Amino acid sequence: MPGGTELDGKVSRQVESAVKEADLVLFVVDSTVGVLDDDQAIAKWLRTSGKEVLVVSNKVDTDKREFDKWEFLSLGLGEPFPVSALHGRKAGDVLDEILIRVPRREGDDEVEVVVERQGPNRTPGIPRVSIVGRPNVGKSTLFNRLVGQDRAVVHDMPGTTRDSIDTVVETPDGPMMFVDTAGMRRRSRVDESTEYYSFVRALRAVDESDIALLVIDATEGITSQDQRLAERIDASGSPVVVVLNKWEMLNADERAEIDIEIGRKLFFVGDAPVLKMSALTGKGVQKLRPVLQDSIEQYHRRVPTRDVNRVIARAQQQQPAPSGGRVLYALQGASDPPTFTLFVNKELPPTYLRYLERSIREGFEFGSVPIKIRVRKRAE
Ligand SMILES: Nc1nc2c(ncn2[C@@H]2O[C@H](COP(=O)(O)OP(=O)(O)OP(=O)(O)O)[C@@H](O)[C@H]2O)c(=O)[nH]1
Ligand SMILES: [Mg+2]
Repeated sequence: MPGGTELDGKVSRQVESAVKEADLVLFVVDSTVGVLDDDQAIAKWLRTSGKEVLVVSNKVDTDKREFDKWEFLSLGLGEPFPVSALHGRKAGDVLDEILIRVPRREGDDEVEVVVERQGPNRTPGIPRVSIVGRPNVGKSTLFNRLVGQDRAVVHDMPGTTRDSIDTVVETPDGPMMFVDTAGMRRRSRVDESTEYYSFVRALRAVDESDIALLVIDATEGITSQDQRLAERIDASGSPVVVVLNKWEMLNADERAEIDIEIGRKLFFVGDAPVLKMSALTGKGVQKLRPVLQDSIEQYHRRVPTRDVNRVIARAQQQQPAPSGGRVLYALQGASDPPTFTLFVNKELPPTYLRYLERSIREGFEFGSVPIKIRVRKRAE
């Protein structure tokens, strides 16, 4: 430990021995004063110690101060964790991170790591189902059906819904939040500013949702805008359920035609369920229930660490990572959505991570639920 006076010397020796015995070092810095010379000296010393270090930037009392943490990236010890020790702000997050980083020992297996995904507008533990699609396809009609009352305005005029509205519904499978969104059209056609903001909010609803119902007006077939929307939802990582609405309007030929179209035009959403229904009459809407139930169950699921490691080991045996990369240990750090942490000896290429993600998905039959993979590098 760098330092000058006698007291410094004593402190240093204590710190040195504490660090030597530690599995993880929390390096606390003061976000209100920024990086000091001493911080830099300590960081340099910590980097040579070979220990796992978590930089905790303290005194982050408000969201606004959150940016102050970035200055501490220059310490070369990874992304700092902002907290306010005084107010206990984000203390839980740091605890979660510690549990993930500290290696488990024999007999340690009962330690459960719970990291709850939280963000703006999120109610922890309640899955969000967003209803999205082009204008006038019947999103609000479906929303009203699902929540069991006429909460959203329905009108035969594109652009009726301007802002997202959400409602929590008690279902036999537990509480579920449904979000009705504004119809989305191609960006080039979005000229009015209110419409632009509706569009942005609808996209945000997708990003924050756990399942997206993509509603398509079957009487118009699958348009390029539907395709683009499907791509966008897919990119957000939300599992998609395709709803072919206004189905009661189609004759037999038209129905056969759209069945073919689906495979051709929406192939990239993979094996997303496709449901045909009439939100107006209610026919077929009940088919959503088991599909949603299934997604929700997967969403809450937690896989035992032993099993995760077995699946990862098998995947690595079948196809080892290139140039000596290896997953040393893996665990499911969080559910809602399932989040897996892989401890690796060196960086693994994205293609290999996707392979591992697929192995986990198939190994535990996660279906189309989004899985998050976090990677932590550590010495063997
Ligand atoms: N025939 C038929 N009409 C439907 C069906 N679902 C909705 N509609 C009608 O389609 C029109 C638009 O319905 P909305 O629910 O307002 O559509 P929306 O997708 O919310 O529209 P925006 O909010 O403008 O994006 C209304 O006239 C509905 O009655 C359906 O299953 N069959
Ligand atoms: Mg609407």
